[in-house]
Amino acid sequence: MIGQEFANRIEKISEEKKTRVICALDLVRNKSESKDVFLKRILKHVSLIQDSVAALKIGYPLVLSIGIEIASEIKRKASDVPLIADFKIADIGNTNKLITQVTYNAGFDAVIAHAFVGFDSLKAVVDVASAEGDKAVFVLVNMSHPGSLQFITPKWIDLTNITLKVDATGVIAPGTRPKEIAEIRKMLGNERLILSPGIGAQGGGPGQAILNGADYEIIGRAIYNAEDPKSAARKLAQITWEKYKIKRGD
Ligand code: BMP
Repeated sequence: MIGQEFANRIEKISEEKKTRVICALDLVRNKSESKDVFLKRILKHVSLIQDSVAALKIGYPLVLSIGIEIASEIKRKASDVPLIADFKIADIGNTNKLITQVTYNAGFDAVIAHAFVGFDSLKAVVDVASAEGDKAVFVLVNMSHPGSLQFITPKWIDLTNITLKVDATGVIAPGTRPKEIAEIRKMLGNERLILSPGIGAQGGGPGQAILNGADYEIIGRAIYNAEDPKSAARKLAQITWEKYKIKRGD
């Protein structure tokens, strides 16, 4: 499996911090806000939640607001927190390869890619992960929003098969529909990771994805839009950790 080192690292961090939360940092720069002020706001947010998260997920909203250098800025402040790049990579093999190289070079530890583009495109991503020294690759095999039911969800078995074929680190699966996570877990086996978004703002109950087979819950707005992000993150860390312990049989 590609990204075993990442899987071990995130597991160790989550044990230390007692959390199964990955925070989605979908913050955007206000029109009147300078890049410097925005950067300070992001770094302050990271320092508030850092003790309660196993990793951070960064995607288009933040990177388009401030640039891909945000990865190294965050690493300087919070060197222990793995960074997952959510660019939902979905292109021809060569373009996928280039996007993945740039992303890892910027300091990200993991990327998220779509499987619907097919085996060769996804393999191009995994090949870069391997060439870069065992970086991680997560594959979208099902999504949390209602529109997923149109095209993606009906194909989850095929998409999971491709994930297994390229030997990816794990998958993204919908925290809004935990029963579907349980199905994916059955097919995937226990080695690979399942990261589940859709908790809180999209209606998924905290801890439910974990109980149904997910390893980590990806949570954005319920943390960064909370009145007190630090205590929201701690509370979600506690809930996910309790459910994780129940699942583990502690
Ligand atoms: P929030 O908790 O604010 O709904 O954020 C969820 C995050 O997970 C967002 O960054 C979103 O783009 C991402 N995501 C998702 O919600 N559902 C998916 O199926 C896949 C995702 O990457």
